[in-house]
Amino acid sequence: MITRRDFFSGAGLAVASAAASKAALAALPEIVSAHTADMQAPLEPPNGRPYRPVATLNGWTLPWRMRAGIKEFHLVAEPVVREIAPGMKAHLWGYNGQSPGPTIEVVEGDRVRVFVTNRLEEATSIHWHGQRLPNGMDGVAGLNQPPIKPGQTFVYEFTAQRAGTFMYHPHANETTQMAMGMMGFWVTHPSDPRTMPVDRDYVFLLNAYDIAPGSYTPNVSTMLDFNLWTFNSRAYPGIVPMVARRGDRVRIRLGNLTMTNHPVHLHGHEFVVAGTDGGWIPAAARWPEVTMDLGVGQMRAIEFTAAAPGDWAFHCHKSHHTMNAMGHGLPNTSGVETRDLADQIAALVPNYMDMSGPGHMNGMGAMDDGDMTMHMPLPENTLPMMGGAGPYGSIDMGGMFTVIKIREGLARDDYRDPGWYQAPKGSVAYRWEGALPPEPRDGPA
Ligand SMILES: [Cu+2]
Repeated sequence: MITRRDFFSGAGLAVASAAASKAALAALPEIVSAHTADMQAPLEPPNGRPYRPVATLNGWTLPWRMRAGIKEFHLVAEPVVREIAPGMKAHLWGYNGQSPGPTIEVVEGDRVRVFVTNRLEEATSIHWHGQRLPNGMDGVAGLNQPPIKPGQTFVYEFTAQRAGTFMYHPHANETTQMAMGMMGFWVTHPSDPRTMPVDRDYVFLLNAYDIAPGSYTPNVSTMLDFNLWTFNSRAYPGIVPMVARRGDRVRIRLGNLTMTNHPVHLHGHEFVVAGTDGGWIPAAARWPEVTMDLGVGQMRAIEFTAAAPGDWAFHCHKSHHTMNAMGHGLPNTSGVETRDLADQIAALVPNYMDMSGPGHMNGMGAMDDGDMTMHMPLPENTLPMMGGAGPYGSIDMGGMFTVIKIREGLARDDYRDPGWYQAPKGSVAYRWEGALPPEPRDGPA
């Protein structure tokens, strides 16, 4: 993780050198790019009206410049290399060096001007999902504006009228462009920073890719059977934990730009659904959940009090969405004696490993020895189906999974990974040492 000092010293970011004519660039805000998937510290607003900034999971907030009272941002649509998790990189399209693009944060009532430069080899546009704005600023290419052709820069300008949770994405060839990773988060903070304060405000998008093992570019014609289910274009164990001090009020804002719904589940705590794409929900109308289904194209803000110290799982509850690069449509060989078949396949396929049957490693978690190193070789540029290293062994999870780490006494702005939870003695599930129950019967069931 990068500290705020590093953030402002530019450790994670790079400002494009003004190799091009200074005069030509004079009217445009400088281009700020990120060259890492590490999470950057929340960006305290250096000017404009005050607010408590959000923390973008494995992401960052785009700096702006104030010009005659208008907040000016510069987004660059371009090819990027995104590390999905250590061991795998994807060739995606994104904004300002990464996918997703940087989070944009403004304040209710702000006049906002966004310059969008297209460095792709095809036309694009940006739609500002959920915003109240003039029709000509809504970004549907062909309907509201001409497409932004390669090399062109367009200007969007509107007033952020409503506080809330938003996202941006192309509305030109969007099936391809969103499958390639073009999307970003937008937060409009309330004009009064005392409104609904929280201690930690995390934001991220849910996205999905179909990248065959050994390749780098997503298959953009895939409709449902994706093999990488990601939070902000990162798959577990590449997703940073969400850290909170015990007693903190925590908000998590999520947007779903995949092709299916995601029932997002928090362990050990109840949360309330506090906001939707349409705005904040009045306190009396918020409802409690431990799993919230996030539909396609929807955004939700959930809130809870970090009451219990520990390492609490937070994940999509579709079990295939907490797996990396897996095949589907396979027969179930659990309980089948496959040794003879395995020998025949091994004669044809070098390094083939049978994963079922007695005498073999059972379960896919056994494929990972706990440090991302497989017992069998992986193809180039892919991830094990599951397998983060945990304090008690391999964690049989991948994809849309991360950990909320709640600790006593953290500093207010400390987002660093505190390591694994040290459970008090006597508070962890333990092995029974007494007499075991009788075997139910001899032989296989
Ligand atoms: Cu899911």
